[in-house]
Amino acid sequence: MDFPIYTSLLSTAKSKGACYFVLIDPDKIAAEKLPSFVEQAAEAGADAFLIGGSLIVDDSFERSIKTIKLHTNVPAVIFPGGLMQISKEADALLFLSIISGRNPEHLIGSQVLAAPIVKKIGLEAISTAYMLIESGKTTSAEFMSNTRPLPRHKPDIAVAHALAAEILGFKLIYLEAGSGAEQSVPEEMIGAVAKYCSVPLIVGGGLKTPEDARKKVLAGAKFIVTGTVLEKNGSSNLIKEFASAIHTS
Ligand code: 1GP
Repeated sequence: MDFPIYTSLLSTAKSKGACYFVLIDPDKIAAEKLPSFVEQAAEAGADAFLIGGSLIVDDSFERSIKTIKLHTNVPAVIFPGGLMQISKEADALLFLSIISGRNPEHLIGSQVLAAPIVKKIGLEAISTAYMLIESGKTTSAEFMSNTRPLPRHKPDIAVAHALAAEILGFKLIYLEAGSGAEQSVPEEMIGAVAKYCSVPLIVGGGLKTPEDARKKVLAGAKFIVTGTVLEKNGSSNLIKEFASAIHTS
């Protein structure tokens, strides 16, 4: 099986130091604003769009992917909040398993239901070990997945989970504080996981400034995700600032 999007994102991360992923939750952006937002984000340095949400309450999911594809050449990658979020319109899908939790539905149940669909539509599925990290208040991801996050000041526990993910053959590890998190994933944890585990790391949740994002890259993240901060202020300047903080080389 080929993984063209995964391969190209890894090579972008290698040449730029790290990649910038802009998260689009179709529930949080008005349909009429999406075309200009994605054009502006692509121009300002986004390396991929992630599309998804813990709770999408209308039918805007597939329409949003089509809009992104129509208006930019930047890869559109599904970051599914649930089984309904699969579409052949996307370039790839993060095939997530919530390995920080002990909820069988999110470890393997949903994946078994999704796999035949993904195979049938020929979507590139990038196996991703998703680890929720304690971040202050209960996040939507924590509540909706009915899982307990990993303790934020126990990097050794995160490392053990990451090593299990590596041995199991996951292609990416996502260290997630949760959308709108009060506190982002600690650099100490990112550094420990990056030191002991060779699987490329995505870090997201609660990143409020370009400086925050850069610290995560310097700690060892290869992919940085922002969502909420751009929902509040999606200006081209701020996206550029994030992109240049993340693109360290
Ligand atoms: C959530 O990591 C992403 O899954 C992004 O989080 O919305 O807090 O940027 P924010």
